[in-house]
Amino acid sequence: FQSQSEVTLSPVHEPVQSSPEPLKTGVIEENQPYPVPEFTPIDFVPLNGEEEKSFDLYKAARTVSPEDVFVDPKAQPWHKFDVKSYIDAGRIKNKNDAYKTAAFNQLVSDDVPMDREIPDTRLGTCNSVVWPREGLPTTSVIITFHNELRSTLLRTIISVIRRTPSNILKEIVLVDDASSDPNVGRELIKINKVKLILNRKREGLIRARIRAAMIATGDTFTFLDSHVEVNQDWIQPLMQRIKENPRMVVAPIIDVINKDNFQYIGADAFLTGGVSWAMVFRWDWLSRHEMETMDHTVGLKSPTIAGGLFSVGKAWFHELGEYDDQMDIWGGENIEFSFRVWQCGGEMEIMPCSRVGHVFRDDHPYDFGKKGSNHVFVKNNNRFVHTWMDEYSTFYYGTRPNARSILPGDLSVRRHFKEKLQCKGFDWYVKNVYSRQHMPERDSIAWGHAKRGEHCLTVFPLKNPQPGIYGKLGGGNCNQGINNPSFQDMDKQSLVLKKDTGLFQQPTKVLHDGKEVYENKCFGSIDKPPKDGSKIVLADCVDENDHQRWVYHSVNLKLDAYQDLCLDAFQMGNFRLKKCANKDSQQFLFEMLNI
Ligand code: LR7
Ligand code: MN
Repeated sequence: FQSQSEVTLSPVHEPVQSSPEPLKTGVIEENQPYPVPEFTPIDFVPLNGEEEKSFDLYKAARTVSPEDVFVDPKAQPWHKFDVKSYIDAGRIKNKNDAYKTAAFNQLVSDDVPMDREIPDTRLGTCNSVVWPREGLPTTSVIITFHNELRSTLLRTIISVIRRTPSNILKEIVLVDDASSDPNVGRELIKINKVKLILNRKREGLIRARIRAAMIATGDTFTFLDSHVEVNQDWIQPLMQRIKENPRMVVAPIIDVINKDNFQYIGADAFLTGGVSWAMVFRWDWLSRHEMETMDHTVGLKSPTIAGGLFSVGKAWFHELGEYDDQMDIWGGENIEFSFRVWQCGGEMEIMPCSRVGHVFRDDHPYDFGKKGSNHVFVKNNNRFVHTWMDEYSTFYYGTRPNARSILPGDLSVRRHFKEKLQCKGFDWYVKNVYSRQHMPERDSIAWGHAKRGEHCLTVFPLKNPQPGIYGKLGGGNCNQGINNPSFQDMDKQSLVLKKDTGLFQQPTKVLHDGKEVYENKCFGSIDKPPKDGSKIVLADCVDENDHQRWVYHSVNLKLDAYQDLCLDAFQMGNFRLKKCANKDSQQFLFEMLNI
């Protein structure tokens, strides 16, 4: 037990809270002393009180007391684990509580076998390739959880043990993030290779993962959510890619486990990770050409990752500074990590031959603290927007004007890593990594889609086409605006209002010498001069443009030279100029404002 003291990196900063049933001290495996994490504090000279506090938090988040780590020297192979007692201890009596703990169907989950077979969802030549089991890096699978169902958690662990070659699977590090029943995690150390860190106080998944990384010993770390099932040969493509390039961060394709009936469904393979200007993760479709030429056995460059399921080299993860320990509970760390990896000299790929199913749900079944979930997401996002996005933060705040009211807090530790690794700027990232992203125009007042009630301003074709006129303006169901992955093809709703010229425009596909190109066309009154009742059409922009020059007055769109005429949602597919009045049909809200 002498080795215990070496585990504590520095004094534990937080008092250990007493729980009603005090848990025993962690057990150290005989013959295998508890590993001392390779932790070198960053070279950091605090300048003021805030920075000093940040550095203390940085250290505290990376300090794991041996009292909080549990392993069982008498652990057994998984098939000796008493599954029935483990699951029965958590069964619900009342059917109405099926979704209460986890927001997915516990009644079904508890009866789905822990070692069930799932369909092999890989495409292309993935299942005819012989994936080598030797000569690959080892991995520590890291799973953090807060009030996870016993059955989904155990199925995750058993699927990992069954479908990962044992020479690659170094260990499974669980982090119980202060779940209300500590036995859910505690009982699992009876299974070989499972270690448990107990968070005595809720840290959120981001700090929970940092803690796991401090004690994990594999050559690589593989993070998983606590409700997944890994598929056939899932780990080899990931490990092989990291072996080829130690700065590569790799993710599987994330299949879907239905939250109601637990069916396992293959997900689309033709997607890469993206992000909206609101900094919400999204999937972007590949182009038709990319789909047709795709080789599933090769990594697919991905600007971002979903966050829950990925592998990264241990050394690279530490060199990068793990995660931002001042991000709470949930959200944003995946986008932050993606920007950091790319901007600081790494790469990210999805390996389509690696498949892992995840139970998707609609809500978070857990608590976000007194300020609520929105405050937590926005603060987490603001932290990385300020660290990584440079002047592109305008686009974020344009989409999320309210985000300005929440301060990101001290960022000195994160900026330290940015300097130390000599990371590139966001401009480089958007041009070289995420060229698929749509760029709002900078010299504009407003852009994106414009909403009128439930509907969005939309261009419709004319019944009788006229030369130089490309459509009329009306209202239609909203697509996702700027955040739509295939924005270029669905541009019937993407609008720009120019700052100086007052032109209200849309990029429109036109034929030029037989080639399709985008040109800005202008909205204006069909009548010259405009009058009450004039139709609004999309036409070539002209110099004599009294009928095309607009101003945006609070929520009204008016013609600059005719201040008593306002755009009016006259009929659904047929907007007109009408006398300005304080009514709903004249109020338009843009997706982004340049404020
Ligand atoms: O306080 C908490 N402590 C935790 O340990 C809250 C959550 N958690 C655990 C939780 O038990 C789960 O295992 O953290 C994991 C993720 O939380 P979920 O499953 O409630 O959320 P999610 O599936 O929406 O999470 C996605 O986004 C998160 C943003 O912070 C993380 O990056 C998750 O890892 C990520 N999950 C995936 O990417 C899975 C695929 C989803 C897609 C696309
Ligand atoms: Mn999840």
